Amino acid sequence: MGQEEINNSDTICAIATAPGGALGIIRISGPRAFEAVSAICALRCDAVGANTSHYARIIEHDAVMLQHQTIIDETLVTVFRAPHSYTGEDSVEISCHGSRYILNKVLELLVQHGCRMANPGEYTMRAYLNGKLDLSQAEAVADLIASSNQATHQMAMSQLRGGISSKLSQLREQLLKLTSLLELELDFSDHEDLEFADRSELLSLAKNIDIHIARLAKSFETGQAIKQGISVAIVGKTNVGKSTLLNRLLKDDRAIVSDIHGTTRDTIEDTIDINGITFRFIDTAGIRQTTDTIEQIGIDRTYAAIAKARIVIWMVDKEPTQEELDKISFITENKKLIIVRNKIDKAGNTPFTIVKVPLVEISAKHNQNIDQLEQTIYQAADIPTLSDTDIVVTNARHHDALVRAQKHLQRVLDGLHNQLSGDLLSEDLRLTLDTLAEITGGQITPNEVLGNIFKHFCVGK
Ligand SMILES: Nc1nc2c(ncn2[C@@H]2O[C@H](COP(=O)(O)OP(=O)(O)OP(=O)(O)O)[C@@H](O)[C@H]2O)c(=O)[nH]1
Ligand SMILES: [Mg+2]
Repeated sequence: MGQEEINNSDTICAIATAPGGALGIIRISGPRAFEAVSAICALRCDAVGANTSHYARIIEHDAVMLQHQTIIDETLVTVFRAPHSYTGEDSVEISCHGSRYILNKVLELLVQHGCRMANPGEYTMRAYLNGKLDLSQAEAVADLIASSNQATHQMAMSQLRGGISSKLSQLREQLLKLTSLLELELDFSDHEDLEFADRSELLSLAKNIDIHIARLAKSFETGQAIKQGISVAIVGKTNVGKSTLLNRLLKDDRAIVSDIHGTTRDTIEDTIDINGITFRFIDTAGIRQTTDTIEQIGIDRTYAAIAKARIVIWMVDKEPTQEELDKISFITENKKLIIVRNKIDKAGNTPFTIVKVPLVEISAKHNQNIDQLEQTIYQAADIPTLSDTDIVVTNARHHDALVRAQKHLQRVLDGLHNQLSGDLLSEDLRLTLDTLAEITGGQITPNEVLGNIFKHFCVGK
């Protein structure tokens, strides 16, 4: 959606439902919504009560012989009157039968009667522009539609209900208090003894705000992990049963399993949910010395997968070699490591101890202790249990604004430490406020920025 294409005086229409269902909903919004719908069915939208539903036949009139008409569908038409609609404008929703032909025909008729096809996210953008939602809530709508498990749903719902907005308005109040205290200090600047008392109060107030912004910014890590799925690389030497484990976790024959060493050549990824959180498992090529060029490329990819993963499962079988065990230490610091000893159904058992790393003994092939492994993986992810009131930042734009706000606030803190005068600090305070306001949209008006945010939505929302 480019800058010039945003025209809010148009009446827009789109299919709001995914194809293939028994019903299909068409949404119409804008100043001529009632007129356009009334032109294609016998319902006088402007004469019916607000927020009421009505049975109506959609009718196409022959362009030449007007008395010739074709019934396109029998539908339910719901009329929403401004400002009590999703967009804040006059809006209509037509529930048709879910046929592609019917839906496209109805759209075609609406366009003939003055509507235009909506751009992605245009309804939600209008809702924002009409003050029905702030920008972070509008963005939560897209997240809500995309949510695929309990955790992503909960985060989107909390944001939609204004979680981050109310947290930010608390911070805003604190920043305004700081600003007014600074002004007060300026007014009394000739009383030298007063200044020091005020400064310590100012400093503790600023520090407190900083802690809260930092906490929000930090929550983005969790937010990202939950939104994108937590990556778990399954690595180890060849033939230990990595692909068997992947298949077991996915409950699907996703990867080829064989007793030939070096079966897996490329990384294979898929996701499962554990306790409502998505984990992305990556099966990798077994690590061994090889002269095979293709296999070596696969092994290089294994190292790349380790580097990207948050959790690494290092798999050994019943008889791990010392060399294998020594390799464990090369896995870098920031990784959560889990050692999995596979094939416990087989005889033989080389004892080994590994300090401070969870060890889970399983049989991937015979489905032993897989639940226990899943719970160990879940614990390793270290996801804080989210309550309804927890605010988790999931949006990169919000995170970016928080980080920039923190930098401005840091300058305020430095200035307070260095006894800079209030007028020098107030500019950075104002920047902190403005930057935080970007998140809910207070400072954003350019169409370009809005277009960029809403273009990732689906059409019809
Ligand atoms: N007895 C027993 N055999 C297993 C178990 N898990 C896997 N295997 C067997 O071990 C062999 C290797 O399994 P894969 O899953 O292909 O091993 P991999 O680690 O992916 O091997 P590469 O892809 O070559 O690195 C197969 O014959 C599996 O059937 C287990 O728990 N017990
Ligand atoms: Mg394999």
